[in-house]
Amino acid sequence: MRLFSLRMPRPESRGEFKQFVGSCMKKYCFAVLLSAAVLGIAAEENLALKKPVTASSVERKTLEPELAVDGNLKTRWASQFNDPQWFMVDLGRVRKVGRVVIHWEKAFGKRYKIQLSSDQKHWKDVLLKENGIGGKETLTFPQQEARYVRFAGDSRGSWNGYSFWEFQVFEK
Ligand SMILES: [Ca+2]
Repeated sequence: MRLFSLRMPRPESRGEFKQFVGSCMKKYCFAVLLSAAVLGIAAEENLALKKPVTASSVERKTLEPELAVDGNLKTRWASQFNDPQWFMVDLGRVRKVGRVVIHWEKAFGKRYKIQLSSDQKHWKDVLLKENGIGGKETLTFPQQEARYVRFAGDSRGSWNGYSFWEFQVFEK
């Protein structure tokens, strides 16, 4: 790797040695910043974006579940007006998952769970929200591997159904 191709100077020149140390520091700092940027971007990648989704119901045709993972905060999924309801995204393969962000429309969930699975048969509750208030809710939990991420709504916060502008999944 060219980044680390540093040539050790001969010990007789103090100036050269200083220059060598300075050069090392610059390359080291660059490598650290580059790694941080790469890791930062990875953590901020929305794993749910444009992935296959299914839901327990749809309020009407223009409010399909796909609209909650299309990356557009002006389009949304909405369920029918009763409990319980669910919404599931298939990440395509097993990924590390540690955070879900829900951008609620005014039809928010009051009591709901976030569940993870690798086979769609065995589900693990990783988060229980008992006092949801809508808006943008950031839901963090211990990071673990999963392919399927499910929202399971027990109790609605309004007389409407459940409705997300966006449902996002992150590594951490
Ligand atoms: Ca949307």
